[in-house]
Amino acid sequence: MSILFEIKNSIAYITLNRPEKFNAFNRHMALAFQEKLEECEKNISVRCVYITGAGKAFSAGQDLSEVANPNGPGMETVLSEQYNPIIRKIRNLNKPVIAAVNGVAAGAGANIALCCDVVVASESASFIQAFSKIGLIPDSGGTYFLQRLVGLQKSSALMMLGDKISAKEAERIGMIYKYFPDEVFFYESEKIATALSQLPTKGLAYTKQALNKSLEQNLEQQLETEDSLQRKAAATNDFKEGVSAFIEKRKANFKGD
Ligand code: LHQ
Repeated sequence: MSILFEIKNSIAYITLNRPEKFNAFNRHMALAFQEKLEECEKNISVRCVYITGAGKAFSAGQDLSEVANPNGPGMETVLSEQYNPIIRKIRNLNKPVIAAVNGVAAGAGANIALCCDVVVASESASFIQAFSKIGLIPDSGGTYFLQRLVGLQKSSALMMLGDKISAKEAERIGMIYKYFPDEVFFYESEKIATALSQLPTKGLAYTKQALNKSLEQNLEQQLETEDSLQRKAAATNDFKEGVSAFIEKRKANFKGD
């Protein structure tokens, strides 16, 4: 199975699983990944999605042997049917999505990670905008997110030169949230997933919606968006629980509703 899927303690673990190919995406894996993202959206027991890779890599992006195969699925629809739906599904998923980048993330593999809500990496992981080296442009939202994360200058240079950058450097320039030593990477990344899964899920979904909107709106429009989403957040049971727990000086027990 090219995608492994498990739900445990309200966290859905999605593992890209073609380790011998550095978890490069073939069509089958891209479509299976989409299905699992849809399942995460629908299943109310899921309150956080944790994406990682099996083996040494996170993902090396598109499987280039499939591109080179004349009997392969063809490249005309690779973005419209494989990668663009993945990026849309992650950005529109009403739950926090953490990318736990366990090893190299290249091409579409890097940009899928960078569109997630929280991106953490193991110290030995790296990021490569590999596209320029094979004559392509960065896709999977890369030209949208990377510039917003690190600025025009850094993103143009990284995209044009295709430099490999370390997890430590990625953290330094604000491309990712944090990196952790390899030995504690799973423990630390799962701790973040657990924290996210116990927070007010609807409030986090509205936060994500507001952040999505802010990428395309001016301040006046954004204040309106905050107003309408804050009303929704204030109508949740988790808001009531959060305020009660504060007043009663106890730990809140959020149910995600
Ligand atoms: C791979 C791959 C791979 C197949 C490692 N494919 N086997 C959109 C629109 C249309 C078309 C194309 O694509 C896209 C989206 C994209 O993502 S384009 C960008 C595609 N990705 C790349 O160009 C990255 C290619 N890979 C690499 O540059 C290196 O493999 C990296 C830097 C990821 C890792 O380097 P190393 O640590 O030196 O490992 P390696 O190169 O030895 O790879 C390990 C194995 O994985 C190896 O297999 P082998 O049987 O020889 O041990 C590679 O062939 C295989 N592999 N990437 N993308």
